[in-house]
Amino acid sequence: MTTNYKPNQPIWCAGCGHFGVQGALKYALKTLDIQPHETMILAGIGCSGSIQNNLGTYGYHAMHGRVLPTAIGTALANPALTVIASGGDGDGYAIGVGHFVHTLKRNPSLVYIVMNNGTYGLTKGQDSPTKDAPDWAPGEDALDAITLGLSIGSSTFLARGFAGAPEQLNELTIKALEHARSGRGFAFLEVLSPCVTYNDTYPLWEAMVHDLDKDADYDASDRTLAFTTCMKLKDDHRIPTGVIYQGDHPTLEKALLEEGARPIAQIDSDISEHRPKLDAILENCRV
Ligand SMILES: Cc1ncc(C[n+]2csc(CCOP(=O)(O)OP(=O)(O)O)c2C)c(N)n1
Ligand code: SF4
Ligand SMILES: [Mg+2]
Repeated sequence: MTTNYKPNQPIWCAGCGHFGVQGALKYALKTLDIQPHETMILAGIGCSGSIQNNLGTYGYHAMHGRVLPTAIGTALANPALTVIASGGDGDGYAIGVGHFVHTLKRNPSLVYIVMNNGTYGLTKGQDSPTKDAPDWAPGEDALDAITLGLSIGSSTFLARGFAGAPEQLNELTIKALEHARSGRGFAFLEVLSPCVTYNDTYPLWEAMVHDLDKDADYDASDRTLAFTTCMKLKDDHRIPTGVIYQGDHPTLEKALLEEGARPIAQIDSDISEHRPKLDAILENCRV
């Protein structure tokens, strides 16, 4: 089978960071030779969510903020699939933040890519949880998903990329896919992905990013070091990028799926016994 990740026509504004995220994802899937029929991309609601429409893999558009529970169900039902959840900072850190925290706790083997632009792009530029000091609440601190992830002891992969640094983003996307596909657990990749129309942070973030991948003294397996480094950089008004933490912890699928048992997707289901009831329901729905 040939690999075909040819996109439909994206509907994003010219210059939107989400193009960079999609480019890196396509690059990583091709580099690792993961075929479209082996891949499921799920997305939340937002400009970011349309990434799922643009790639020729299996896809699912979840309700706003609900992409992670659906992705976990997919990964448990068919562990042979490469499951990639995606969405915006509004989707993942506002309405969906509870699912995010519990997914970090449970450590299922799937990738989650959050496109952080500090705004709700699709609904025309309201402040998101990552907007520092919004106009209506100047004292409010921005949510930092990486340090939030570090505070949860069962998190296993926390990374941040920048749409303005495509080579690093390609590598981080590959590493996230490898982490989840090797059964090590939840690979969380936040991408600083500016919204050029409502919150153009390209120049600001270009000046603020600090690439930890290039720091020979940094050890991404040391959670305490990761924490102190992130906090120090925050005090200096810098944003850490790179693989910020990678470690090991038992996964959700190990806890839930019986050793050697066939996953749901491989079990032949016989619904003939239920057929009359199903037909009756469908008959009721006919007008
Ligand atoms: C339950 C529900 N509440 C609110 C909305 C309205 N809504 C649609 S997209 C969105 C936020 C989009 O922001 P984000 O997730 O950051 O994605 P972006 O457009 O910035 O990529 C909101 C609040 C919705 N669709 N469903
Ligand atoms: S409104 Fe912003 S987030 Fe949405 S497509 Fe345009 S630049 Fe991208
Ligand atoms: Mg957003």
